[in-house]
Amino acid sequence: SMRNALVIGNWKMNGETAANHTLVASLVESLEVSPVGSVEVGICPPAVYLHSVGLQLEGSVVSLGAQNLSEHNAGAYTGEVSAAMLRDVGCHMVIVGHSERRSLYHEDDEQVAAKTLAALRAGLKPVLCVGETLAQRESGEALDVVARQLCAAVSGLEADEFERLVVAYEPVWAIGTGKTASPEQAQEVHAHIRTVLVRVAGVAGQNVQLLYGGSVNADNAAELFAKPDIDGGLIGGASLKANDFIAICRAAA
Ligand code: G2H
Repeated sequence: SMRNALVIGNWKMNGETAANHTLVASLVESLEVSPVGSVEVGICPPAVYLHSVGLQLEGSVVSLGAQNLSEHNAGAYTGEVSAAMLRDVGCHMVIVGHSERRSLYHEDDEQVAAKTLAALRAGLKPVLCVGETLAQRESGEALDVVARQLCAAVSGLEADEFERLVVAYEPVWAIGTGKTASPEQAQEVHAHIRTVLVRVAGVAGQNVQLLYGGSVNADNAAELFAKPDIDGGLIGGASLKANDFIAICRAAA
């Protein structure tokens, strides 16, 4: 396809200075010694480590991303980080609407939409996360839930903004549980996401990179990435182990 593969590590709330340095050094060195061609690779450390990890990534093929951002531009929002600040410390992308943000921090579709817009308008690539719960899957609502989350976040976008959008399908029941969606289950939802994107954005919808997330590891990555609408992965636990994450990047090549 016209879409490059994309593999993003979501470190979640893990890491400390020395371990980050070792992990990033291994990743950068491996990709330098044996490049992955057109596969795009990114890592999303906790906000406090963005600056130091970003310095370490300079001159490498790995790009820097954040895990969250504020929907506001600036001002009295204690504890929050703006899109412009993320750009300022070298981020190219930002995860938006991860299910942990939605469930633990009560982010709703409206806030996720505002964050998506804030990211785009600051020049960041939003990695918009969508996904159904186990109960929603079991009651046959998975495709509708995902389409609703997606439309809520993208219906206000300008045509050219779809060029920088990334969507990650993360079924909530597969996150950190060791239970991966089968490649067929994931592809079914990805195909639906593709259809919705093309309906909303026309041809630009064909070029949006669609990532699968949820217990991707070095053993199951290749068969997921082989599916036509699975352009790569959003990797949690396995992104904290250099060898596993590198193997997943290679599985996307
Ligand atoms: C899903 C994923 C990364 P994990 O949240 O966003 O994490 O690979 O640990 O399931």
